[in-house]
Amino acid sequence: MTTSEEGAVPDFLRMDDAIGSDSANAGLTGDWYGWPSKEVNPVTLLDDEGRTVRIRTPVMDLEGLITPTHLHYTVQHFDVPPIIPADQWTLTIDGEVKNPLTLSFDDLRRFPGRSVRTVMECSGSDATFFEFLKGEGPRPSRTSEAMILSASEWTGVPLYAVLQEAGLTDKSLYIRAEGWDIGVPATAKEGTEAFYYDKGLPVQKALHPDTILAWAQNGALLEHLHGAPVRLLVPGWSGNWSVKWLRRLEVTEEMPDCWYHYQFYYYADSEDSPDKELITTIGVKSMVTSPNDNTKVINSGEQMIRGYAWSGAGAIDSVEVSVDDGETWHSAHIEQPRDRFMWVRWSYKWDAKPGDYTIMSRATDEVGRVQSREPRYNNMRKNFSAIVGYPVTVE
Ligand SMILES: Nc1nc2c(c(=O)[nH]1)N[C@H]1C(S)=C(S)[C@@H](COP(=O)(O)O)O[C@H]1N2
Ligand SMILES: [Mo]
Repeated sequence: MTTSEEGAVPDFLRMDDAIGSDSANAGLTGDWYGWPSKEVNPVTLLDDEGRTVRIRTPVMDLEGLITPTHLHYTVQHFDVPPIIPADQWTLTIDGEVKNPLTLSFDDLRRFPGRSVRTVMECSGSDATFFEFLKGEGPRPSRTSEAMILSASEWTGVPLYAVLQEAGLTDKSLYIRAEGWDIGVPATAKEGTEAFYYDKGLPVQKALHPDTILAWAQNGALLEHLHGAPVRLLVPGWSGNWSVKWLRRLEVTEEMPDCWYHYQFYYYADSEDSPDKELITTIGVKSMVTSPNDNTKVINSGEQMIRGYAWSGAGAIDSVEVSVDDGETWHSAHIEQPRDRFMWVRWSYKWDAKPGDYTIMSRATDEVGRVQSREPRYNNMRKNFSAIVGYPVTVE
């Protein structure tokens, strides 16, 4: 029996009638429930040649902890660089090291491996909530504005193992990681010369065993848009530290002057502030995924409120839920497993009575940071992690 033949599929198993075209599952395709073509489709942007270069993640439509690779968001500042086949790729490790190295893909894979499950969040995630909470913008919808927030299992080798091979000295304080993509940022001052995307990682974070050079994501070799053949992965820190399409690790004594340090990913009141602070660790954050902006009205009775919580600084200790706009809080159940850098799923069973409610969640991490209602405002609108309420009506 072939599934494509008309009539071979019993009516009750057909998808067509069951799925409305404007539902959250509008991207589902195929004749059978459970058939591999069943898909949630991401929001994508194409380049001039029709290739997908940006992917946004439909977080509200997903289940479980791992974002399927084709739905994992992508961000890069310059044009996507040409593909470098793994067997032509090399990584140079030089600068303040005892033995400069050039490693091939095969060389790298001879180091002891490591897999790390981590949430990855772009600094620009949820930025429109800054204006909304100031009363200066419309209420953003986390449903229609698919997110730059995802989670994956990454496999590679700890960066420290490679640095150890190159031999660090007491002057090895920063690791400048450089990618293969080159350009001039759109907001750079006149006369800025093209440069390879780079970030200067402090050695303490570089030596953390979960900071890895990754060649695989979710069980498969890296895809080009995620930085193939090898990328840096810096769990717990804002996505921009995880340099894709890695070509060089330059070890330095001074903090390198990378353009994306103090001209883009920083906290300050203004661009000429004398006290700019580099953005590193992501906040403590949670959000409600169900109900969400697709569900304005829900039925009375027992309802599950669900969501995710994560923190760049430590595991999540607790999540609380409020249905009365933050007046009273109830502790939510946190699902296992609780991986250090991964988000956790949480749920709260609510006995919903008719009325109007504002539902929100609040996370606390193991280092005692509590998610706040007041965002940390900054002129680049980076790293939004505040509490956001969802209005719902119970009938
Ligand atoms: N080489 C390179 N690496 C990069 C970037 C870039 O522009 N070039 N963007 C960074 C930013 S801002 C983010 S949020 C993450 C996104 O990684 P992903 O596309 O695999 O999700 O990559 C980071 N690594
Ligand atoms: Mo980012």
